[in-house]
Amino acid sequence: MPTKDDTIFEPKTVTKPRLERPKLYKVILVNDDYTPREFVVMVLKSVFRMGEETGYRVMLTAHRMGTAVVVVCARDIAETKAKEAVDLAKEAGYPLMFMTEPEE
Ligand code: TYC
Repeated sequence: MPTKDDTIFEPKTVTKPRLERPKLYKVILVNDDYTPREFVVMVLKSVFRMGEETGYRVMLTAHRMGTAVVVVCARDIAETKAKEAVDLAKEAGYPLMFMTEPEE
């Protein structure tokens, strides 16, 4: 039999451990027939901080395969960077496209 001093404290609520991480998003470069290769590389260098070689390789992958993954990051960063890149292209009069999509 519990006495006065054997009080057992139990938590009122049981909190479920939250193990899910926020989803990551891919920024995808899309090929087109009009944007000059050098312009694509310039955008990859200025918006995504790529070096010349990496920028050229990513541009060539999109040119050959149709698309190329540029970066995987948090959703708001992916969307901001994709918009910045598309805006640069629009200003220059090119149809260059960047898309974002959640990683599987
Ligand atoms: N295909 C373009 C050309 O031949 C170059 C290009 C590459 C454009 C990649 C877009 O995502 C792109 N001028």
